This record gives sequence, C-alpha cells and structure tokens, in this order.
Amino acid sequence: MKRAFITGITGQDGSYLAEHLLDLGYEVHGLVRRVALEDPERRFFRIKHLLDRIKLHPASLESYSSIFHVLTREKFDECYHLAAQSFVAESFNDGFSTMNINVNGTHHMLAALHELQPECKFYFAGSSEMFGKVRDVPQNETTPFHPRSPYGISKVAGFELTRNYREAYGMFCVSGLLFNHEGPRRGFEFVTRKISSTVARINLGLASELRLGNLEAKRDWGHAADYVRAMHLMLQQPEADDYVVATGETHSVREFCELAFAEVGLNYEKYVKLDEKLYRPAEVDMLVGDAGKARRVLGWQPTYSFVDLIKEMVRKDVEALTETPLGVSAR
Ligand code: G4F
Repeated sequence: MKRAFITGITGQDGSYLAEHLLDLGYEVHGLVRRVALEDPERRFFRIKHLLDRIKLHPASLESYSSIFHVLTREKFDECYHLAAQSFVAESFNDGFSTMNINVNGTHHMLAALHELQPECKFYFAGSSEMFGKVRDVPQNETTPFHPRSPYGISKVAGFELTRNYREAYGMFCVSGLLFNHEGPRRGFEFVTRKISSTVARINLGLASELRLGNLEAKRDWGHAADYVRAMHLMLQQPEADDYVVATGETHSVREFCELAFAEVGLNYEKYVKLDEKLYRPAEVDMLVGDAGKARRVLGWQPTYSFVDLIKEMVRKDVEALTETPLGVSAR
C-alpha cells in the first residue's frame, strides 16, 4: 500500500486529493497545525467524513524541526505540498507572512525530505499567478513568469526551489502550474465562492447585494476535483517534470456573475455593486492555460465545464442554506 503525505489536507484541494488517494488504495497522512486539532469542528469541516481513514500529524510549516520530527517517524512514497497562504489579496496586506509560509515552508519540506527520505516523490502546488502579466497567450510550461503579487512571487520562489532540489540532488520533485480551480468547498474569500454563496443568500432574501472589485478580470476556471487527479498523475511518471493544468477557456468575473445569478433566475446587474476597495494594487488581467502537455503525457483532461462548475457551486450553496435541493422549493 502506497503512503502519501499531504500538507494543506484541510483545504479545498487537500480534501479532494485525500478522497482521491483513499479511493486509489493509498494510506493517507496529513500535516495540520496543532490549533486545528484543538478545534476540529471548525477546522476539519472539509475532511470530517474522512477522519477515521486518515492519520493527522501536528506540525508547523514555519518550523523545520516540527516537519523533521514527523518525517523521522513516518516514511512516505509521495508528498503533496499544498499548504500555503493562498489568497492573493491578503498577500498585498501581509506580504511578509505570505513569503514566510510559502517560501520557507516549501524550503523546509524539501530540505527535510532531502535529509530523511530523498526517495519520496514531491509535488509542489505552483500557480498560474506566476504568469501574472502574461507574456504569451495561452500560457504553457515555457511561458516566462511575471508575477504581480507577493503571492505570485512566493510561488515562483517555491517553483524554483522545487526545480533546484530536482536538479541538484536528483530528487523526484515536480510542480503543477494549476490555473484557478474551484468548487463547493472553496473558501468564501475567493471570488467564485463569494459569488455563489451570495447568490444563494440573495435568492433566499438573506442579502440584498454583492460587492465586488474588478469584474473584467478573466480567469481559466476549472473544478478542483478534476485538478487533484492531475497532481497524482504527475507523481506516477517515469521522469519528474512540470505541467500546466487548465481548461483552456477564459471567462470574466462578470460572466461568472451573470451565469450564477441566472441559475436562480435573477439578473446580476440588479445586485452587483462595484467596490473600489476590492481592487488590487496590481491585477492579473487575463489568464488562460494550455494544458496540452498534461493531456498528452498524463492523459489528463477536465470533466467539468465552466457552466457545470457554476451550477454545482450555486446549487450546493442554496442547498446548504435551505437543506432542500434546488428546483424543489428553493425560494
Ligand atoms: O478568486 P480570486 O481571489 O483568485 P485569484 O487571485 O485568481 O487566485 C486564485 O487562483 C490562483 C491560480 O491562478 C491561485 F494560485 C490562488 O491561490 C487563488 O486560488 O480572484 C479572481 C479575480 C481577481 O482578478 C480579482 O481581482 O477576481 C477578481 N475579483 C473581483 N472582485 C475579486 C473580487 N476577487 C475576490 N477574491 N473578491 C472580490 O470581491
């Protein structure tokens, strides 16, 4: 039985990945902060249904010794390093914490694995934010990086660290350059979930408006459940390499709003209000990925369309508020 270690297991991607690996017969372990163990109801809501099938280890990404300690006790075949400060807007407020967790945290993981288990395969959660002010359209594995936020810069540094451990020590270290990936488990701070959850509240008369920043920003949005399959496939290849994971379609925040409101029969223009405070100091205007290499080499492709994704997110948010499936008596 293969043994996998997931940092960020309590997050959206970590929870989908843990489910996927359990389905494949893996023994799944996760790194969690000690405070999370003290507040399981709130911190483990995405992995509640998995808790009796996974093993959690308290440690902190900021502490090399805590990671070292876990890796001296347990041996793993694969390590998926997903934990990060992943909210781009927050990285402008506190770039120092973002750098510390995202860069040093990645370095700590790589250094501890190199020291204790260099044969363990390593996956780094790279991001399309690394492309930032894009130089090519669509973006692929050869597109130069031009990050536009402390978050994007931290991911470029993590990517370079990962490549360097591969080249310097011959370790099996790969980066997935994942474009935006969403779903009903997405955090409420990200625009897609902010929209789907507010649409549900407006539909039920619990809110009257949705305040947003830049409606014209365009993203390549896929479903997280599809994207975790690509992470796993990357670690099953004979050679370590980096891959773009994307749908190849780009849509604006405005289009997302239009379809999400339409899902409950409402016109977004009546409810969406622009809020200057939600604009970012430097924006990534447009992202669209070319996942041709992932398709060819990994045999990966997404199963959710943009419309399927929005329908599922809105439906689940309405159901969570009414506990009634949408279409039965949601209003
Ligand atoms: O949903 P977002 O916050 O995601 P963003 O910045 O694209 O980053 C996400 O995807 C990356 C992959 O490319 C990940 F690496 C990263 O960790 C994260 O998961 O914002 C999307 C767009 C932005 O252009 C933003 O300016 O939506 C725009 N937006 C407009 N109004 C808003 C809002 N974003 C948020 N979060 N909240 C708003 O009210």
